[in-house]
This record gives sequence, C-alpha cells and structure tokens, in this order.
Amino acid sequence: MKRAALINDLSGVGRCSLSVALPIVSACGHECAVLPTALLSNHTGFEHYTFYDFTGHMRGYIDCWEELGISFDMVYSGFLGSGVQADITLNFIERLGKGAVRLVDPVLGDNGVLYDTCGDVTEHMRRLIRAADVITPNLTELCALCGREYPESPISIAEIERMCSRLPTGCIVVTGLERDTVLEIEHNRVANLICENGSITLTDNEKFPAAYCGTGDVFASVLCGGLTSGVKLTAAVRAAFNSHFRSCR
Ligand code: PXL
Repeated sequence: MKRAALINDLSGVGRCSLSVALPIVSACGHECAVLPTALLSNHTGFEHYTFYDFTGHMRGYIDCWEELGISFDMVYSGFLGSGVQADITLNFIERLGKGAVRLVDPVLGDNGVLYDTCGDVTEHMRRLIRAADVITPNLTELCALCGREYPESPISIAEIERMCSRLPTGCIVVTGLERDTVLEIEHNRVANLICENGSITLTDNEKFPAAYCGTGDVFASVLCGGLTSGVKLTAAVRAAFNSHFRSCR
C-alpha cells in the first residue's frame, strides 16, 4: 500500500480540502496521513468563519513522523494557512518525501479574486511550486503565480501556454477554463490544459450549470489518487476530470 501525506486545511463545514481529500485518496487505495495547515469553522466562501492557524504545530508532526521512520510515496499540498507553511512543506518533502511524487495545488483564489486568508502566501507559493512535480492552478492562481493581472477579457490558449512556460514546474494542469476567460473554449464546456514539459493537451467536458467551493479539491484529490498509483499524468487528469464532473450531479 502506498502512503500519501495530505497537507491541507480542515474546514468543519463545506465540502473542501481535507474533508474531500481524505476520503477520496483513501478510496483510491492509499494510506493517508494528515498534516493540517489550519482549522476553520467552515470554508471562507461563507459570510463568516473562524480560522485557527496551525503553523505552530506542523514542525512537531514532522519531527515525530521522522523519529518514527515514516516516509511517503506522495506529498499533496493544498490550502496553506500562512506563507511560512510553504517552507515547512519544502522541509517536509526533503525529510519525509524523498522519491515521493509531489503534487502542489496552489490554492490562492478563484474567479479573479484571491482568498482573504492568502496574505503573503502567494509569494511563498512561488517557491513551493519549484519543488513540485505537478501543480493544478486555476486561471486566477496561474495569473497570481506569474505576477500578472487577471484578464478583463478572454485570452487565448497560446497566452496560457506562455504563462505556463514562465513557471518553474514541469507539469502544470490549468483547471476550470471556460468561454468567458478563454477564447477557444466552446460555450457550455469546461476545459483543463495540461502542459507537460512544454507539450500541451486540452481535455474538455460538458459544463455543469453551477459552481461549488471545493470542486478543485475533488479534482486534485482524484488526480493525487491516480498519480500515487503510478497512472500517467494525462490519463490521471482525464479520470479526475470525469469523476469530478460526475460528483457534481
Ligand atoms: O476549495 C478551496 C478552499 C480550501 N480551503 C479553504 C477555502 C477554500 C475556498 O474557498 O476557503 C479554507
């Protein structure tokens, strides 16, 4: 059995982050270890939330797991509660993730807006993605990582490819691309662009007529399950995309 480290927040209400990653990666047949980044009453999409930053406890978990001789086949990080947690995650990879697949979902925002809790996380995330094998930004996160404004009018696939080529990660899956942001995408379709060491594949699906917080986490979690099993990136993205679509219905 493979072992995956899930570094993400625990939101008490709202189907996102650890609440979806843990059951999904487990159902893919892997043993999961949880390293929380923050504890929230509910995700930040609600009007109010409580937020407990878990930074102060994370190093203790890592020391303890290292002393116990625990190591990982997959390190999957999502929502970070502070910029320092990018360094803690890098340190985690160095100590417990030698030879592991490293999946970083750079959770920073959506629809052109960064989450309130992000603070200095964006600049630190730029360092964390250097150590990743695969990252899964949406367009808002891709723009933030590239240090550019979110586009006011639709951009081309070529422009997204150019942004990907400026990032230091070999495999980038840009998620949730739609007609209102990308010129070439058809109406009522939603697409992912896979940039695998410079070569581009576009996968698309029928668009489900609603939006939910946490759908990106469901997608990244199924992708995590596939990559941990050794499934190739494009096949794992297609499986994640299809099951994530079905989970909306
Ligand atoms: O699904 C991304 C996410 C993760 N964690 C928290 C969030 C969100 C999105 O709003 O608020 C706490």
